[in-house]
Amino acid sequence: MTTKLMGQPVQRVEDQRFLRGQGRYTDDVLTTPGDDAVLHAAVLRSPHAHARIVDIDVSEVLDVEGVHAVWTYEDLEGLSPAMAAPLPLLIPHPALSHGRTQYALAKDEVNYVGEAVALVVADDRYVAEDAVGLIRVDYDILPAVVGVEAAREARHLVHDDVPGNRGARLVQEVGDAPAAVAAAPHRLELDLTIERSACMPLEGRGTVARWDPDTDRLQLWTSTQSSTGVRAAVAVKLGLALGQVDVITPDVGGGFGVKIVHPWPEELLVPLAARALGRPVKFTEDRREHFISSAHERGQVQHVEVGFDDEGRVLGLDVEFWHDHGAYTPYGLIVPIITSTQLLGPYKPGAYRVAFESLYTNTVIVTPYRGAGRPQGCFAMERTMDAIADYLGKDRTEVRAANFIQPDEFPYDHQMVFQDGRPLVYDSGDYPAMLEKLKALVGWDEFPAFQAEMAAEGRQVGIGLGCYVEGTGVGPYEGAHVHVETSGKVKVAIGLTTQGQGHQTVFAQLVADELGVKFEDVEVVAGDTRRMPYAVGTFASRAAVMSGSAVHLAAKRAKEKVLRIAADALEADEADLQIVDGVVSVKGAPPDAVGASIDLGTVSVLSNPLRYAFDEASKAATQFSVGDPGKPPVAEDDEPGLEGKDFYSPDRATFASGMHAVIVETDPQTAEITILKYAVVHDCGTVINPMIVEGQIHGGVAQGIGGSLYERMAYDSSGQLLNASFMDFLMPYVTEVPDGIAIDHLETPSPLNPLGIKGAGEAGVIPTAAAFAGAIEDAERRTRTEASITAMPISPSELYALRQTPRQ
Ligand code: MCN
Repeated sequence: MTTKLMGQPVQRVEDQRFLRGQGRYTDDVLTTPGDDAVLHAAVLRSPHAHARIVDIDVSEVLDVEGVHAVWTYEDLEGLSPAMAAPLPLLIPHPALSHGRTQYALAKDEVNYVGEAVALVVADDRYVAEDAVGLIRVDYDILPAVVGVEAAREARHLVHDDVPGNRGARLVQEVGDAPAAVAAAPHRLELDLTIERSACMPLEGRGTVARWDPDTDRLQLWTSTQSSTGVRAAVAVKLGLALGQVDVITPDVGGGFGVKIVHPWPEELLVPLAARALGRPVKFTEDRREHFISSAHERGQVQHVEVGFDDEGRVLGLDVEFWHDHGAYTPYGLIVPIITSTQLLGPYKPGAYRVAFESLYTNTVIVTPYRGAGRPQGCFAMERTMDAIADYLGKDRTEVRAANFIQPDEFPYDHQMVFQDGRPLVYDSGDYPAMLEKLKALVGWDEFPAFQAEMAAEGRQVGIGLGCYVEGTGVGPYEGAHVHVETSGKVKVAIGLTTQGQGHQTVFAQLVADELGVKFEDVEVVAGDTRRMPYAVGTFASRAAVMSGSAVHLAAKRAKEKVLRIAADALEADEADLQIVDGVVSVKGAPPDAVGASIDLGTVSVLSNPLRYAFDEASKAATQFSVGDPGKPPVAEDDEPGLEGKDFYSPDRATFASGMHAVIVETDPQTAEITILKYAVVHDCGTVINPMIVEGQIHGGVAQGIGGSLYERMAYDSSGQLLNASFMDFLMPYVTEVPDGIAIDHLETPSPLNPLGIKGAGEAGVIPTAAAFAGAIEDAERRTRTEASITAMPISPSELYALRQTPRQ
């Protein structure tokens, strides 16, 4: 008997393959040597953060044996006119008064170290790299603008025509926050900084293209979070119809935001080269390139003014922040808009004003990185809550609870516009219950006794927490196609791509439940435009909500058709049928009753008027058609084939939430920071697979630990990235992540989608820095009226230096 798989910790079907080294990534595509073997591309990148290109001399390269092409910007127009224009600006916004995107190859200036300047295509990567070294570029070096402060000072400009280096300024207001702050019984101000970091998937970017001159079609394999997005960009830029481009996304070794469709210059240059040269072409990014020529995020400086009453209730919250978006704005204002609309978390201040400036610097561009603007906003809000509590001498959880939106206030309308342009309305949640669960899970009330006990032994321990709300499952749509094959197995195609989230498992769970088939009989294919040409992509924790709903609806359609055909075949009423383990039967009939059941494979055979039978004796396939020639073998109005297809498009986003607490120990001598306990309570609505959700939270917390204690982009003042390798960029390994992250779930189903799901993929990373700052501060007993830890990440040496500063 099939049991419901929704909510079960079903083992991931993907893992056997991955663990045995059988994953097939973009670089594994087209590896066979031969006459038409794949050519390899290498890119010449700018060594300067800011310079004018005076001259490029490629003459030496052309003589190198094995080189097939060398291109600079000047060559692009001749290869495809649209390539002469800058790359697309993906999410324009009216406030983005000075949006700029880069060219696939730099036109007459470079604006960050790593910007693509020329492309070489050669027999192999070695020859291509050597040839890149022979290109001579004459640069006129200009002063570089690095960091928010330099951008605001604007002594130098990144783009001559962008005054003040300011790409945008946006103010959103609910009520009169400055007046509410001024009139409040108590006021505090905080300055808070989060440094730049980056996604760092283990597989970098990669693209392979093959042009078929017989059919005029392009086949592109690329490591992306949106195969349909890449297809659209490539079609436009190469002057092709959408239908001429197939994008296939093989296994993707992590994305975390950096592989959301840009498109990357290489994703255009590689297919362009494949078409021009009539040979397949491949580009695989190396780690140094990933550091200097993909994307970063997080860099933000924030100023908070808050007014509150004796209970700690926020009467006015006035926030101003400065976002470092790097040299170009391919994603418009998406990251700072997310900060500004998600900063409020589970709270309802009396009045709220948020203003931000998005600034140009001569550094790598920004793409949304897991959490996307929310860790910064959460840091601002949660540090503010801590500061209020300390000022009033109250428990840090008490002040938060005093500000929560209450369970009976949903749907809660913040009277603001969300990042997707829709109203910012929270659909469901229960923040007081969540806080109680967290306190129990981490042992909040018992902690003071433990802290005193430790102090008696000369040890410093501290506890901190962070709360957040996250808009997930944004539209506009996602689709699914469910096909019951004549074998009885079910093939499911979803349009978005998968980077390790376990989609093949969770969507198979949903189909097995809805269609009544065995889990192992369902196979899910993702990210192949040949199978599902219309889709959006995997980002913003949207797959479970969007594709999950679409898969559920498509399976429902397939099931309806199964029942129509089976009812006809069994001469029974549809309402009397059930599907269990892939067999349709009349409810209540004895299992062996003749004519009372039919398996899904046979139903699939019946769904197609044109059938073949295999004759064992003659070993031949015979075509035959069953039934009355005038009557379709499937029900009236039905198309042949046993398929269900549907799209899901929600009214607005659904709001997941979570609360984290961490206990740390800081060494009195060395200032080393050790994690003693990490606890998470999480609400992603109805959970499809708790094991996968917990895995997602673990991964997010690991990245959050990186952003709290280790990772930063160390630029010098000339715009050189000094730590562009894993030797110097400290990513937490398994040794830095605590073993048993304690997790508890709270399920407040979303009323906005059929299964009540909310997203979970970014949850772990959002409140981590806020929780660590509070915990370290508590361990150091530096609690005071204004938060003493104001910048993240914090290293032992920075904590040591902080100890030397006088307490207020
Ligand atoms: N899930 C569930 N029940 C829910 C919600 C989610 O079982 N109520 C499951 C989903 O079915 C899915 C996983 O949890 O298998 C994450 O779901 P979701 O929140 O919908 O997020 P997405 O699948 O859209 O993944 C995107 C999200 C983002 S935005 C980043 S960044 C990120 C992340 O996922 N990048 C990742 N997790 C990652 N995990 C890996 N291994 N690699 C990445 O690059």
